Amino acid sequence: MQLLGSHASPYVRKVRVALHEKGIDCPLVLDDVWSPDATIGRWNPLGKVPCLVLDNDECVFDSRVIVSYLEELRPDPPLLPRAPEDRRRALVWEALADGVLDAGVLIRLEETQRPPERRHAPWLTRQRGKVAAALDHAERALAGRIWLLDDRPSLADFALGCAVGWLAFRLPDLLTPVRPALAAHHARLEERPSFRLTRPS
Ligand SMILES: N[C@@H](CCC(=O)N[C@@H](CS)C(=O)NCC(=O)O)C(=O)O
Repeated sequence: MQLLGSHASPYVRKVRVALHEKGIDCPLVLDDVWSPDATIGRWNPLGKVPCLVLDNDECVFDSRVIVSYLEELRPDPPLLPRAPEDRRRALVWEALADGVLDAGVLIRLEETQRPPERRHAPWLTRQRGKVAAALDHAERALAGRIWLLDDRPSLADFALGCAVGWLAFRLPDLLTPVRPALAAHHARLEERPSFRLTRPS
């Protein structure tokens, strides 16, 4: 089994964090999806990473499907709470974190791929609003708490951490004003080997 991806992609990072937290050894094979030489199209018709290539050459994408597969493959240590209601809550947090990234990627593409005169300001404002609202929501949820759902970190925390880490890397202005509970949560995650070893670059 091998993971196609990059060091910069936050969706790839989420999968790498999950692999690390579960102690699954899986090499990262670098593929630059924006390069004409990218090989990803052979594996994922959507041309997106992460893509997990299994030993029988079957492919698993996208990041949520991969993480869910890893949870089935190696249930311990769990990334998701066992109780159905908490499990559902964790998956909603993952969707929120991925949604922050989806909006962030749209902002970044608009800002890096379009000349300034062709950028659509209302669109950028709309996407920035989503990011800010989601981060405010996380800040409220984390007030007075260590982790989002339990007394140990779950996929909810890891997904949120990958989103915040990517914003710090690519769009740091979106993290101001500082949200203290979210910042402390992120600092706690960054102490974990799974986060330390997967910092975006
Ligand atoms: N929903 C997907 C998003 C994956 C994604 O957008 N990956 C980016 C890298 S950060 C990509 O491969 N983009 C290439 C493209 O859109 O053509 C997931 O969670 O895996």
